[in-house]
Amino acid sequence: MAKCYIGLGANLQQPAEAIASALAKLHAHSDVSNLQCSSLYHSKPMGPQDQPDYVNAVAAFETKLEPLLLLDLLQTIEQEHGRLRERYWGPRTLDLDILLIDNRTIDNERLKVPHPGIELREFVVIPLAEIAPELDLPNGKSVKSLALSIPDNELRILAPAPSFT
Ligand code: PH2
Ligand code: MG
Ligand code: MG
Repeated sequence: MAKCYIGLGANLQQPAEAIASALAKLHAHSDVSNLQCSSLYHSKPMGPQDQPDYVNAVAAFETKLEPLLLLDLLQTIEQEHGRLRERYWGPRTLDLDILLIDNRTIDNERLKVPHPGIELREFVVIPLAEIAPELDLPNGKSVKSLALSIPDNELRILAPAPSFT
């Protein structure tokens, strides 16, 4: 079993609903257990500014899926939400990014773990610190210290953490 952290983001149509629906699909999946999620956050777009604000969250779960099969699963869920890849860092109906898989480092064409953007993104670091305050990244940095030093970009809580029972 591997413990995985994923980032969820959406900024088109009904973003909070897209995230809730992605979480429900993960929860229902037979290879996903002990799903937890942070609060849902409202965030300013990183990258092109001519796009709507985002809803972001970070979720954690355990899985026996190998990393590329997990990536396939997440991409399938993105597709089920009508995911289109229009432009780099542009608007999306649903984005599911693998952030961490145990303490592993993976670097291949399809997948880089840890996600290279983790430390720079308030909308990842703060929700990650909410659900995993004691976690260290594979490079040794603590999530807590990253959360204290990340520049403020007006991230705010939109809705409480969804619970799964
Ligand atoms: N995702 C992007 C580009 N910009 N901005 C915010 N606030 N949240 C995101 O999830 C996000 C973004 C590309 O994946
Ligand atoms: Mg992304
Ligand atoms: Mg992505």
